[in-house]
Amino acid sequence: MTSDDRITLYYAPQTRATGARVLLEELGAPYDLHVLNMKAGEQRQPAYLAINPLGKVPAVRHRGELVTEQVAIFIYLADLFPAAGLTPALDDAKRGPYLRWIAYYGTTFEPALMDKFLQHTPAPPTQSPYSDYDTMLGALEAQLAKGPYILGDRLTAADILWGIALNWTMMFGLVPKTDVFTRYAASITNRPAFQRITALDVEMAAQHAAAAGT
Ligand SMILES: N[C@@H](CCC(=O)N[C@@H](CS)C(=O)NCC(=O)O)C(=O)O
Repeated sequence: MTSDDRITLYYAPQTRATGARVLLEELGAPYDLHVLNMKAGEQRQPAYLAINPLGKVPAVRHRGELVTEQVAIFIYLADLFPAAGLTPALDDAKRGPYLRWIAYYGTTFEPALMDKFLQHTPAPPTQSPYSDYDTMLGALEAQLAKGPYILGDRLTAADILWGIALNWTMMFGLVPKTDVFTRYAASITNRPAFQRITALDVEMAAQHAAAAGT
């Protein structure tokens, strides 16, 4: 194995990068962390902007290439380790719905969430990428209600993405704590990988705060 074959995850605790790390753990993938202290602003210093000009995590370097954007990272990593069983194969009928719900997260849920969080006046449904907030969330909830996972009986990387996202968005009061969302998020946050990384994140975040003097 050359050093290019190692997966490097650009990381900061308690961010969107946490989900990518949980996924790596669920996949049993070997990886190295490149940790950024966001409390000290390291993500916006030239060294990291040369890697990801947006100054955002997660980002993954593998085989000399960079992958950014959570949804791309989730698809990429789960496909790299098919034996872990977290991705439907290209010829699996569930591949389409799998991609649909992963893309829905990035192109539909997140824009809606940010409008809500920042109290922006939403665009009219015909111009907004997500129709309207309640319709967007209702479609997601209807899908999850079929359960136990987003594709039914089978756990996939899409559930790691959604379970963690719904956990923090419910915590911030952006998504209502309905039975469906609560049960679903718990099915991911009760898993050992999430528990392990969450505990490590608490320690790392405290170290970062101390180092940054915040
Ligand atoms: N479009 C990106 C968004 C990533 C993102 O917003 N990351 C936040 C952490 S949760 C970040 O790196 N913020 C640091 C900053 O902008 O200074 C993705 O989907 O991965």
